[in-house]
Amino acid sequence: SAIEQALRAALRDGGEFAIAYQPIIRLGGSFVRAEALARWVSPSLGSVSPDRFIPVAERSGLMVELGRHLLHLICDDLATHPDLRVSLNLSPLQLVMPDFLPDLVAELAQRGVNPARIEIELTESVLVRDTKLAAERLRALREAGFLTSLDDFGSGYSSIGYLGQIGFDTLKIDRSFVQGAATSLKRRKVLGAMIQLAHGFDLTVVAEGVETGEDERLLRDLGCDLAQGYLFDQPMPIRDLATRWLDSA
Ligand code: G
Ligand code: G
Ligand code: MN
Ligand code: NA
Repeated sequence: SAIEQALRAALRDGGEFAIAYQPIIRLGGSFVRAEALARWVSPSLGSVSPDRFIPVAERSGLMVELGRHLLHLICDDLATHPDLRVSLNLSPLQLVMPDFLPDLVAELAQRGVNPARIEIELTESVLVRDTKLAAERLRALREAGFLTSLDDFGSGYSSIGYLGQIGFDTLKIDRSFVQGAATSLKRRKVLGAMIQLAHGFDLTVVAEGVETGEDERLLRDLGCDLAQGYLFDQPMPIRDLATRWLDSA
């Protein structure tokens, strides 16, 4: 495909990729960390969403290389901003690579970045393919000092069993469960139940897609811990994140 060809070319030099950071805040409190989101502006295709190019990279054998490049960019930002903490999206194809964890640990050590500043976000799809291997890799990540989170909870297979079997630190509730909850009693009850379920498993809860003050108030009332969404800020370049959200600007 055109995307695959352009992606292949872009990976030769890497300069077309960037990271955008969106703040995750404590409800009623301050900045906690930022989600790192991949951005690609191709000279031939223009701006391409990660929703499009990540699946292409996964299908065409380019994901591991792309992921490595994105991780380098994030490590650069962590090394230059000591008060930055990030949450980054990992493809299941990266997680299962035997070299992934040792390579990352070595790069962070070399650059003086503590793994505790990084949370690794995985979606449920990673658990469906090979639950045992994924569970092992997740355990190794936590033993190395990283935080782990289950992303987009509720949007996919959402097996509650995984929450008990696999130790995550954080659960990110998909925005489809947040939106509409302020105006629908039924949705509000479901959202509240999801937050309680997560707390039952000792997980920190992040609500995604928080867009209004009513959403925020409701989430606070329901006991949600953290929130992310356009109400607080959009994904942005590191220099904007630093001036707006970090102390070390
Ligand atoms: O902001 P947004 O359009 O960036 O993100 C769209 C989707 O792409 C999200 O589901 C997000 O999880 C995914 N995504 C963004 N950046 C990355 C990345 O670096 N790696 C992976 N695997 N997924 C990403
Ligand atoms: O990894 P994940 O699928 O959670 O990626 C987050 C996605 O949600 C990104 O595409 C990001 O740009 C998008 N996003 C972040 N905040 C909001 C919001 O308040 N509303 C909506 N509709 N999307 C958001
Ligand atoms: Mn995410
Ligand atoms: Na998500």
